[in-house]
Amino acid sequence: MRRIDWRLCFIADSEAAGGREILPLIVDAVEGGATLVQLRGKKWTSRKFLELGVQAVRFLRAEKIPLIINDRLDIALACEADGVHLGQDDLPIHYARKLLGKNRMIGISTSTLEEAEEAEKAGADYVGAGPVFGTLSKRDIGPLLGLEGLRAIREKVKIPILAIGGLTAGNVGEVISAGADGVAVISAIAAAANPKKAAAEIIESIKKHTGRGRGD
Ligand code: TZP
Repeated sequence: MRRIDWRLCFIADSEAAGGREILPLIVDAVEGGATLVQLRGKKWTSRKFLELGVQAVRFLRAEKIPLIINDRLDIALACEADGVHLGQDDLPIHYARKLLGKNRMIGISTSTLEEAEEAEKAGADYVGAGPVFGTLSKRDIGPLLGLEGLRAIREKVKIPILAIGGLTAGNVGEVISAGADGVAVISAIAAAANPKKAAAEIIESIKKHTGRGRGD
């Protein structure tokens, strides 16, 4: 698998976009410095999701930015995305891997150390770990993972970790210092007055804690 820059994953989420078009948001996030994009649309029809996936792949491939599809392995395959992101109630990794093969990524949402270890053991390429902080972008969240929980996962898990939940330019440094390889962000970019500037501020903040920029 090619080398992935995990630092800033923009999750282009249908609901958080609040009526804004998804593709221009993705373009803004990437121009601002997002290094990875996940497309997430709990309410899109299959047709709509596929159309967006095809358009996003077309744009992101030219930018050399990987696209991950949330939950819908069929859409990921159909639009030839770079991977799929699965929750604890979605397809188990073993079956997802059978369908997806080894050349595409599988990411798993985890909210405990046990889930993260399990995901690694089952062959996940990365884990999303959170919610680190409070968030309004996901309903029915359990207890917060917090920085301590994130550190505990970092100590045991070797695959890349994307911290998620309530992350902004103001606090991404804390999760990078706690051992995350990158952050996954919805509202700090999607709901910002200027999404490109918001993404740029987040990546700047991350760079201060890692000392590198995209392509450096
Ligand atoms: N999983 C854990 S928290 C979360 C998801 C999908 C939502 C993150 O959204 P935000 O707006 O970046 O806090």
